[in-house]
Amino acid sequence: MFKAKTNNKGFSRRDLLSGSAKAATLAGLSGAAVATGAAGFAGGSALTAKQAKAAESGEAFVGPGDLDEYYGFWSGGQSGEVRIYGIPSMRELMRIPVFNRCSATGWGQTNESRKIMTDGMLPATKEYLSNRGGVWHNGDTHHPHMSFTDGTYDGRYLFVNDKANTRVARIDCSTMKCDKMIEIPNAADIHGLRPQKYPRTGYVFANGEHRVPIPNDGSILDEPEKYHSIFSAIDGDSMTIAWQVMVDGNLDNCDADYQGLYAFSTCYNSEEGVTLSEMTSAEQDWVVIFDIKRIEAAVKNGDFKTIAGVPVIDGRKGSKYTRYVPISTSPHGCNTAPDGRHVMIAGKLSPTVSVIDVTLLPGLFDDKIEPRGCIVAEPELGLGPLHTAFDGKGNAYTTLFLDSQVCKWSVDKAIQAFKGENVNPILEKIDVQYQPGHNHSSMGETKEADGKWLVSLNKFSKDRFINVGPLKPENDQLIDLSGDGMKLVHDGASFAEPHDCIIVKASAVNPKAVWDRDDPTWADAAAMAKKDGVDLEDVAEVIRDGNKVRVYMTSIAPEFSLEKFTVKQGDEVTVIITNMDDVDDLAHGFTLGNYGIAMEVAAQATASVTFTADRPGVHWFYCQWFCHALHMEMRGRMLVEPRAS
Ligand code: CUK
Ligand code: CUA
Repeated sequence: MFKAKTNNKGFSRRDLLSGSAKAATLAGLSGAAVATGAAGFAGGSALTAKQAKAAESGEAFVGPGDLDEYYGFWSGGQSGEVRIYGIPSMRELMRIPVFNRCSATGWGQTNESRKIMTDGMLPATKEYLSNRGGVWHNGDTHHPHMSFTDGTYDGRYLFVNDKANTRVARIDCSTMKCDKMIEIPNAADIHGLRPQKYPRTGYVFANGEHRVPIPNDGSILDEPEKYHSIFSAIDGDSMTIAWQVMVDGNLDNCDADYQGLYAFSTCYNSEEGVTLSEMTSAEQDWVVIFDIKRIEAAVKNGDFKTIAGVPVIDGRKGSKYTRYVPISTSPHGCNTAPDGRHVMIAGKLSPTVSVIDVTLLPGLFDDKIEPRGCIVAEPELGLGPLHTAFDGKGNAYTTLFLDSQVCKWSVDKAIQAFKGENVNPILEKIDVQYQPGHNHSSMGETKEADGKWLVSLNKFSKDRFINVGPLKPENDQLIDLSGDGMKLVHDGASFAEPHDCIIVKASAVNPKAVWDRDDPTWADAAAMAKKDGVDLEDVAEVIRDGNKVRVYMTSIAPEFSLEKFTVKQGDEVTVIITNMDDVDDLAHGFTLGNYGIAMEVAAQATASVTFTADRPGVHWFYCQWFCHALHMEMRGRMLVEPRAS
């Protein structure tokens, strides 16, 4: 029996609502009634007239109690987080704090999250932050991407970049929490990020966007020829740097092929300028193509310099490890088509998208063809092409930032036109509101692209929502690709500038309902408990160790196992809580009044937080996650005895 709790495997709400909607309507909406019942919700089994109309027209309607067919993973932009959406409902389901500090969950404050945030930090950054709270409090996420196996999503991990503080983080999709975060050495400001598609991830490719002197020690300013940008291959399993390549120009976006042989990065600023006028003076920039096998051989043979403990290969112009393919002008988006053969490079300041054929790349690297000989199409689509999505049926969808449109075009026809045939590759344009950056289609960056949905992430919402003041939300628009022509079905406000998203079929992702007790996240707390001789799962104890105090308790709705504890002013207090409820959706929290302390403790998790008890008096702690009829009563007291004067 299908339950709301499980994934909607083998059941397609949307099939019912689009393809067979008419039949369902004729049958007195019995099909829809079954769906509602199947989702485990009794009552309200018939659709309203409005819902039925939406159903009949194939619109994005997911009724109360119904589940989405896809997960959407959204970057949170300069909020520094990642968000989980349901598609096609466009409901925001969850937020995953990553590079930010989170008031609700204590991310950035709990010992467990701070360990994840600092383990992969470079020594100089640790030093810089040592008297600034120890962790960064901001991030700028652009590109969330899932790990791949054999050309499609495998549901293991999500990877995401932080442009603000040069980091890459990994989210474990079994818990939907960040489990690793690393700072990238030698590079400045990680922008483009894509996982290797084949044979598996494998590498996570990450572009250092801004050119900096290497080493960046303050001795060089006005010698731009000594500035470089760095392309990194991160081992997605260990989250360590496998190798880096030094290149010319500013790296922007990147993607990988479906063969495991090449990676691609768009570059703007071929001029290597440091001011805007210098950076945009040339007519052509380029895409850099990386030969992964040659680079791996170089790492093996020692053809690299070790900088900051990492092998750095010289991939500047003329290197055998890279090729520079001229592209007009300031190219931005870089998207590999699910046909496994074509890579779309969006021209940004040029109205064109350049199509690279990966089968021509061995010839390019053997210098048998000219650099631009690998380009097999270059359709002129409109103004400001930024990113391209795919439907798996040979069509591409490119956002036109300046035209505020999405352009649907045929890859085959574009290739024919490039050969001189008289065909128009443009199939359709749809207005979006307004100024789109990325777009993304369902499963569109995998070999399983299914051509059902397209999301256009628009930078401006202007008049699309009631006015919320000078700062307006972005507008994420859902477009139905399944019928004849693109059909705009939903406007969704979002904050703050999610640059990119992915749309993953729900069956590819299987998060746990409660934590496993042996999860490594709280390994340190478990080791400490062992040393203190206490059982995390059955404990109500205060252990003093000099001026360090460890307060162990469990939480079972609606009680903490400790109703009160006493410490002395100036003690360094660590509170360790294990949530022994093992019911789906039974989280507790720990908020310590007037101490600025709050953390989430989800079902079967252990969480801990350390602070200095520097304010004497009685301080209530309470559970901030509504958990029980007596949730308000789920609290206790910390007494801080004043320091003897
Ligand atoms: S970028 Cu923002 S619209 Cu960071 Cu992928 Cu193109
Ligand atoms: Cu426990 Cu609220």
